[in-house]
Amino acid sequence: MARFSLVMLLVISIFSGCSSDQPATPPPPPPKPSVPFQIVAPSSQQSINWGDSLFVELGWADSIQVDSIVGMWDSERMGTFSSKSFTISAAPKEVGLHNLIFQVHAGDLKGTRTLPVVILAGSAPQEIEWSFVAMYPHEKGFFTEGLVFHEGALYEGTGDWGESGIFKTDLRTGKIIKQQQNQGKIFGEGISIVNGKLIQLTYQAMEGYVYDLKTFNKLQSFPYSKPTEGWGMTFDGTSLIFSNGSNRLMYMDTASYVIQRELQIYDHEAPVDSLNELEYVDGFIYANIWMRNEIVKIDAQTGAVVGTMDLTKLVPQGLVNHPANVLNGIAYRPDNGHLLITGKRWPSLFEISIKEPS
Ligand SMILES: [Ca+2]
Repeated sequence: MARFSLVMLLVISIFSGCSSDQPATPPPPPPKPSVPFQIVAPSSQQSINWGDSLFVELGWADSIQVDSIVGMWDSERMGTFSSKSFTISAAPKEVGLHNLIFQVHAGDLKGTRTLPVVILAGSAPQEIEWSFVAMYPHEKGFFTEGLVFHEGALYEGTGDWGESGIFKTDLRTGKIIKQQQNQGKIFGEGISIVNGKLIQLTYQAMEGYVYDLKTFNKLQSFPYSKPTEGWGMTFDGTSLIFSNGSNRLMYMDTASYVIQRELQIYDHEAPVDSLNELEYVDGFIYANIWMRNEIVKIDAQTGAVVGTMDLTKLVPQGLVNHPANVLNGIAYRPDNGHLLITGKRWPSLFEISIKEPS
């Protein structure tokens, strides 16, 4: 027992000796005092139209000698200011919810304040005039979710449970040339064609599929890189762009299928929600608004809605105000510049010509 006690004593003394030899962890340095100030104007969540002048007023104690003020939209520097009040141009690269950030420098001290503001489109969308060109038969069983015209053929992605698939059809006759049905509990959504492959989104399965365009054989599945539904899709020549029923468009890499950024869509008054089937044409994205006979034209650089088209005249008889079988399907014909338009379970598909505002 005496020996055990001696051993224990040695062990304790060794450990206590070790701990006493350890350099003490230095206490954290006191936080560097920051410059106290507040943003008096604008107010939080204030909405302003893109390009308008925005009055800014900052407040700080008279005893503080401020050297400079740096203003930023999110991480992008907008300019340097020297007084408590000034005006800036509400012109970040894109419309939508942004962080307006000011850094106040006084000596070697700095203070930072962040204010969320909403940048709306700079002007109201223009009414886009269009004219009827032709009507073609459309398989009325197709619950249209994706529509693409590629090298003379029409490609369509269909949805609804148990009825989803991808189809290649003859535009003039509506006849199915090739098809691939989705297996299991899959609700198909938007489609795009990229480099000999057809990509198909799913509504809630959180995955997409890649098919060989010629054979329709499935080449791979990919998981969505963030939790979201999939709705409409298009391809701008660089990225896949898809909607999810909100006012945001996801930009997805064509090799990794990783979602790399989001574009917020606003008109001059509010966010534009329920974006559905999409079609990219020359710097603009045409988007069906779910449950409305309206297609909006979005500036793909800024996210601003610049035009709107009322297509009520195309809605087939019997489907006016239908709760499900709504307008949804836009495909661009690069050979003549026309748009092909259809809807869910519509018996017809229409070719229209749009008149660009002068
Ligand atoms: Ca389309």
